[in-house]
Amino acid sequence: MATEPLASLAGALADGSVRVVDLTQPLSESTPVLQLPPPFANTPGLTREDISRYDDRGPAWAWTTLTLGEHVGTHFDAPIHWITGRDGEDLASVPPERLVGPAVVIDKSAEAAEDPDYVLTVEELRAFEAEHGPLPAGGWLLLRTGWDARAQDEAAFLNADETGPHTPGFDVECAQLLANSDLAGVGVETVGTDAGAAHSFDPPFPVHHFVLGAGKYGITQLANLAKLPPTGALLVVAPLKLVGGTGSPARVLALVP
Ligand code: 23J
Ligand code: MN
Repeated sequence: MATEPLASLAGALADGSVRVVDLTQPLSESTPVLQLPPPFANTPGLTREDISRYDDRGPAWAWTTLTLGEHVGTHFDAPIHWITGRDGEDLASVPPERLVGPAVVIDKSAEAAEDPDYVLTVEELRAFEAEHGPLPAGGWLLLRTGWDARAQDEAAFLNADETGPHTPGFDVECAQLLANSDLAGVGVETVGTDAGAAHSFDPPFPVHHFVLGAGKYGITQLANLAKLPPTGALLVVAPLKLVGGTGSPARVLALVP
């Protein structure tokens, strides 16, 4: 057995030449949640209730009961989240190998600052590949938009007006290209993998439609993408192994040289 690669990784972690970057937003009662328009049902955010707190219900221990939707905060979308992926994997069926892989980061924060409805196009993705190489097989495309800076302010993060939410994402053709790629999945800084205006796209919510329909995954509400290089990071994504789960809050870590 070749132990050398992991020994050198352990050494690199110890001497700081490889760093662990936490791409996870803090999860709390104030974490922003998606707001769908009527007539659709919405997800609850996080609430908690003490079971005991070093008191007569449990003198030496504190613990709580969580109430939260599966799709709250930095979270993972499983294929069965969407009707196009309904015969695909639930969370418990996701092979662990699919949760560790290379990440590429495409930075469109300037474009999204200029236009909150900015969507990545196939042409822009091809330009990124021409510069940085093909999308990594079994890996992740992470879209940096600067939206993580808004993640503690629900109004700014959701950025909705009378015409609906305005947040960046991918256009329909780009969503199709990602679905047909060898990626494991797609990650974003916004509340969902689809753009805010994607309810009006054809098909609606094309990233969910095509990417989950192709058996791939989504991750949302990522932080710290600015700390990653365009290529070369290794992503570790850890959602719950929830039987029948459509999604789950996840810890998302990147190993960065
Ligand atoms: C349900 C309906 C639409 C969307 C979503 C969920 C999400 O963004 C999600 O968290 O998967 S856009
Ligand atoms: Mn989701």
